Amino acid sequence: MATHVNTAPAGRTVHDRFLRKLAALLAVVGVCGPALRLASAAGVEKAARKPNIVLINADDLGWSTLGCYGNEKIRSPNIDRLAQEGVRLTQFYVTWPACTPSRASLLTGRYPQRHGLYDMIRNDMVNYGHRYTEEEYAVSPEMTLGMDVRETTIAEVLQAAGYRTGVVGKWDGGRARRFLPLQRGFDFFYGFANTGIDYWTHQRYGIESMYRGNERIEEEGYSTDLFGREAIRFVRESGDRPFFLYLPFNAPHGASNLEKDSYQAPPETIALYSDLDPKDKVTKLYAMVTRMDEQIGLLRKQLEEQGAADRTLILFTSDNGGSGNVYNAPLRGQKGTMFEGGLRVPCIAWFPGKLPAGKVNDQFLTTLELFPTLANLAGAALPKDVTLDGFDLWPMLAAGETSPRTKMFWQRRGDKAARVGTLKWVSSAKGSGLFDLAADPYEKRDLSAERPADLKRLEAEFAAWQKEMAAAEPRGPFRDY
Ligand SMILES: [Ca+2]
Repeated sequence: MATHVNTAPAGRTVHDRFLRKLAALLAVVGVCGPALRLASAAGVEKAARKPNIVLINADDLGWSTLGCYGNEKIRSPNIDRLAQEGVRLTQFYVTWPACTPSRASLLTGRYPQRHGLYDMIRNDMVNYGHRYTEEEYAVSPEMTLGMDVRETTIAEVLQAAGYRTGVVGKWDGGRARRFLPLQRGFDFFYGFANTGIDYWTHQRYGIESMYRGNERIEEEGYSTDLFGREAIRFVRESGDRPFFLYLPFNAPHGASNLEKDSYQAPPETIALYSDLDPKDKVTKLYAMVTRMDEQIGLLRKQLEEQGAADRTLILFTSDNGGSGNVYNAPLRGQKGTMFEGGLRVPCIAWFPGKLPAGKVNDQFLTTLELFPTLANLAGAALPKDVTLDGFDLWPMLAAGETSPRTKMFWQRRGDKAARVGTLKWVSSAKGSGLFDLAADPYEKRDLSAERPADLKRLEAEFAAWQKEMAAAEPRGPFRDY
């Protein structure tokens, strides 16, 4: 009998059915042979062991920031190594150009307009330097709103399939107790629930923000290191049980404090960049990424030491583009915009023996695909009566099949965008136009005047999508349901 589960989704269902039948047969045989039953049951358990899943989500990590995406100045050896030994995607998109809605799509497999979190859970007054009192903070949207409790998270699906589930880092799904991870399908939570903290104090504009489980805690340390430590703890404590670790680092997002310079990295990591200006914020951001990269290296080491590396999928991505075009160039735009720099992010999939090594995959794919992919990989049933907006992308990664995705739509307040095939339409306060990404990946040449029929077609596609979203069951917290 094979000692590894065939994780290709097409083969897995049949394989699982075979194992169940075999287990049933062995149980009958075992009535007259206890020793045989014990030995065989152990064999079945080993063969049926489900793959572990580690989903790492960096924060505001732009398209061109990592070494494996062409940046020659940054040090990201551990992430680069995952790419060298796995699949690196080049046309992978998020659903929204900033944190909260994008992250909720990762967890639900649904467009923001469908899951209801289609804007940030925060009060923008902090952007104007307003310092909240504890009383004001307690009633601000950040404290009281969250992802609709009727949504089904991927953690709930995996938990029901026997997985131990943990989230370490930036939850960003609501801070009230009913929205916290332990109430949303996770067995383990260490991190913060709002959308950003100070890396050293773990406060958000002066308010303590770190949690363990449902309780707020205070402790010393650089948050990226703490998240690495807790990720390793979760993996170690999972032992032989299959686990799902969602690891949303807050790096390299700027710190949420009232300091002028919000890029916080440990001095010894900044010192690694001896050829760059240590005071430059780009240098500091690189150091923040390097520190995260080091923690990813330590996590990998832990997986290897406990013999779990060959049955673990590591997915690495980012929730939106970098905060400044320098982190996304040559793509146009940045975080918050509808151009590629806001929406197209790095994505690496690593699973030695199950996924090819050193592949670059140019397929049109999105974070909406991750929910069904992870559920299938775990042999978990998809939730009934839930409309998912993506599909299982495993055949694209494992066998290089053509992505069935031909369309994707985005809306952020008044800004709109659609990609249909290689055509991209943008209508936004920061620029508009029709672009052919195949010939013009950097969205420099507006074809609106030359190709009016295509413009009209994409506008109509967007309008149809918008209509579908408006007709979906209303979800909170922004719509009145
Ligand atoms: Ca972000």
